[in-house]
Amino acid sequence: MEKIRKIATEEAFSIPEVAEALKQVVRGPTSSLDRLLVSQIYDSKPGASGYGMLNFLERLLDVEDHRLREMNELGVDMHLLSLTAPGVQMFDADTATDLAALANDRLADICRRHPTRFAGLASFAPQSPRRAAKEMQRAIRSLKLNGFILNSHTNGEYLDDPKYWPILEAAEALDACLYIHPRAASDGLKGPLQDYGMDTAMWGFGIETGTHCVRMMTSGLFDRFPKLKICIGHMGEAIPFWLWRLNYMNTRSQKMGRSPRTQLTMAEYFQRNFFITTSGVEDHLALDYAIRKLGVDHVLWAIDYPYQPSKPAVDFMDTAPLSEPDRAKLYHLNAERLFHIAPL
Ligand code: 1WB
Ligand code: MN
Repeated sequence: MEKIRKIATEEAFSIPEVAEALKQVVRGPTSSLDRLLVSQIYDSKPGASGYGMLNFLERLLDVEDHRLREMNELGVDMHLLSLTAPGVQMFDADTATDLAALANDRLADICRRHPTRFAGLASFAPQSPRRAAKEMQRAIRSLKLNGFILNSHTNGEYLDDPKYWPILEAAEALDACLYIHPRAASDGLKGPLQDYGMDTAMWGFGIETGTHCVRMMTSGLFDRFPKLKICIGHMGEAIPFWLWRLNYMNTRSQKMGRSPRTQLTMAEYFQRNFFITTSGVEDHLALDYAIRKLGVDHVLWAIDYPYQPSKPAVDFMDTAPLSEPDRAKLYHLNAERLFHIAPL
């Protein structure tokens, strides 16, 4: 079998300055549900239980050493890197703006050193939408990064809020995809998600991010930004499975005057404006469903490094019951097109 290029599209990294700022922010006063995991990842004592046990921080801060060796061992050609959740979204606007620019500079350096091994999604500070739009332009035009990362809500607010239109305008005008990655649920949503470890990847992340996307679709935002491209991980944060009911009930709700009128249906927006990745969902049945629901051009492969192990993610895609042309779409062709990654 000919070797197939493998581009993993939701791969996390960090830089020491952001790691330090996260440690400080969770030592201070914050009601954010992210505090639980952030303090365990960035501020845990040796021997403590919880996320500290998994040594994520060490692997987030490493790109060119252990990570690259593991990529070589497994035949993973490229990581599309993004500053890990919650990104800069827990910081004040000035700190967030500065740290996003710093992270983008470092990311661009890595991509320049290894142009076939790393590509990158740029960060920006939604706390200051106009400065964010400027940084987004710099990230694409000067730094040649490949798209954007946003970690769901910012201070409890979502992208349907018109204050964020400069960000959406910039993404659309630059033809750069915006990856909406999870973080813990906003204060308004967090209530019953705080117990039993439900705050993170087990459940809360998907509820938060799925809700974010449904707000965007039902608000009618995609009539204003019809060419905006959104990517979400985790096999679509459960939206593909909900899509029929979302579509049916939104149509009814529009007729009742409870939802804004939209030019297209929710299913049409999801199938037109959204792309999903397989990050952290290694289930062939879910993959088959997602492909049939969205079309094979809208599904991309991801590992979710370092939060998920790489080998099972590769095995999952190698053994997926797909035609070889479709496997190539998931493994690299869709990523090359969506994120403007040069074909080999
Ligand atoms: C986990 C996953 C934790 C992600 C994270 O903390 C992030 C987890 C920032 O596996 O619990 C992620 O990026 O998918
Ligand atoms: Mn992730």
